[in-house]
Amino acid sequence: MGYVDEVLAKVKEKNASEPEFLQAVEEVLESLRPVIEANEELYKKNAILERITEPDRQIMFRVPWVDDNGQVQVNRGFRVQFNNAIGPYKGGLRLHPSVNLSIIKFLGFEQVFKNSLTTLPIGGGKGGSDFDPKGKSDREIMAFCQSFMTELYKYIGADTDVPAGDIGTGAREIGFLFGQYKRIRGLYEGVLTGKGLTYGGSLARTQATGYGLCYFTNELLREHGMSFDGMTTVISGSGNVAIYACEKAQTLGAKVVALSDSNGYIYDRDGIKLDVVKQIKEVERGRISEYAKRVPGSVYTEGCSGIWSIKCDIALPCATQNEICAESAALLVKNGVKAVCEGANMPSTPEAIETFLKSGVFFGPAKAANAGGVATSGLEMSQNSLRLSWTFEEVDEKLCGIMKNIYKNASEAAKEFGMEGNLVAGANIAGFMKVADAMLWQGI
Ligand code: NDP
Ligand code: 2IT
Repeated sequence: MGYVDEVLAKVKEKNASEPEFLQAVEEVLESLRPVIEANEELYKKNAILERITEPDRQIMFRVPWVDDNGQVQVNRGFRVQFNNAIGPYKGGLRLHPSVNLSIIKFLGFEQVFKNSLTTLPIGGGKGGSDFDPKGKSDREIMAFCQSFMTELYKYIGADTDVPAGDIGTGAREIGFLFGQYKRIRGLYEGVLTGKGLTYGGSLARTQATGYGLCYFTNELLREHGMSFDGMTTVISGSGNVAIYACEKAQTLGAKVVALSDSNGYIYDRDGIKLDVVKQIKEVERGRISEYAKRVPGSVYTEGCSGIWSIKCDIALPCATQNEICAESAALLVKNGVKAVCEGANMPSTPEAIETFLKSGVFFGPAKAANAGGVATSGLEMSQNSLRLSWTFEEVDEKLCGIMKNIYKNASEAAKEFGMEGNLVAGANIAGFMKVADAMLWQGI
C-alpha cells in the first residue's frame, strides 16, 4: 500500500464519526498523490501527511448564557487550531445549530491550504458554536458572545490565533467578541478580523470574499476567452458572501437572476435588485422570501436545492457545504453551465465535482476561489500591526492582485503535475507545498 492510501486508511479509522472532515481530507490527499509519489521517502519519514491531517489542538468548551426570559442556556464552543507552520492560526467562527467537531475540523483543515494560497503568513484554524443567532435579540447575542470569549480568550491573540467571521458571525458578533477580549485581557490588539471601521477594521473586508470570488472567476473566464459580461448567473445564499458576489458580478456585467437562503430561493428574470436584498438581509435580518413580496415579477420557491434547476452560464454557490449534490450538478451541466466557482466552503459534493470536471465545466474550488476573505483579513492584521489604515482602493487592489495570483499558482501547479485545467488538484498542491516545506524546515 502506498503512503497516501496508508494515511487515508488511518485517518478514516481514527475519525470514523466525522464525515465532513473525512470528505475534505480525502479530496486533498487524493489530489496530492503525484506530489507525494515524487518524494515519498522524505514525506513518509517525516510523517508529513499524518501531521497535516491531525490538528495541533482542538478546544471544546461550555458556553452558558442567559436568555431574555432569564433562562440559562448552554451551548458548545469550539476552536480547532489546525496548523501554524506558516503563521498564527487564522480562520472564522461559525455560529449555526449544525456546528459540530466534524464541521469545524473540515473547515480548519481547508483553511490551512487556503491561507497558504493567499501567500500571506497565516496558519489555519476554525471555531464556532452550535448557538443559533436567528431570532435572538441583540442582548442575547451579546450575552452569548461575552460568554464564548470568556473561555476562548485564553487560547487566542494577535500573534497566536486570530478568529474572524463565518456563517452567523458578522460585524455585530465580532464587535461583542472584541469588546469582551479587550475587557478581560486589557489589551488593544488585532485579535479578531472583520472589526468595525472605527476600531481597527479594514475597509473592503466586508466585500472581500464576494468580490474576491468574482476576481478569481473573472480570471478563469478570461483565460478561456470569456467574461462576466451578459452572463446569466445564479448565486446561492443571501448572506455576506452571496451579497457581495452579486454586487461585483453585476458591476462586471453579469445578470444575476437568483439568490436563496436555507428555506427557499428567489428568481428575478429582470436581474436581482441588490438594494432590496441588502435592506431585507443586512438591515432587517429578514428572510429572502420577502423579496418576492416587494419586487413585482419575481418569484419565491420553497426548498433551497431547486435553485440549481435554473438555467445559467455561471453558478456561484455561496451558502454552505454539500449544497450541490450529483443531481444538481448534472442539472447545471444539462442546462449549459460554463463555470462554477465556490464562494462557500466545500459546497459541491465529491460526485458533483467529478461531474463538473468530466463535463469540461470550468471549476474554481473553494480554497482558491473564496480565499479573498481571509486574504483581506491578513491585510487587516498588517494594518493593525502598522497602526495604519489603507484606503478602500488600496485594499481592493491588493485583493484583486492576490486573487489573480492564486489563480495563476493553482493553474500552474496543476500543469506542472500533469493535470492541466484541474484547479482542484492545482489549489491543493500549491497550498500543500508551502506548508509541508515549512514543516520540514522546522523539525518535529
Ligand atoms: P452568512 O451567515 O452571512 O450567510 C449564510 C447564507 O447561507 C445565508 O443566506 C443562509 O441562509 C445560507 N445557509 C446557511 N446554512 C444553510 C443551509 N444549511 N442550507 C442552505 N442555505 C444555508 O455567512 P457567509 O455568507 O459569511 O458564509 C457563506 C459561506 O461562505 C460559508 O460556507 C462560509 O464558510 C463561506 N465563507 C465565508 C467567508 C467570509 O468571509 N464570511 C470567507 C470564505 C468562505 P439562512 O439565513 O436561512 O441560514
Ligand atoms: O472560510 C473563511 O475563509 C472565512 N470564514 C474567513 C476567515 C478569516 O479569518 O477571515
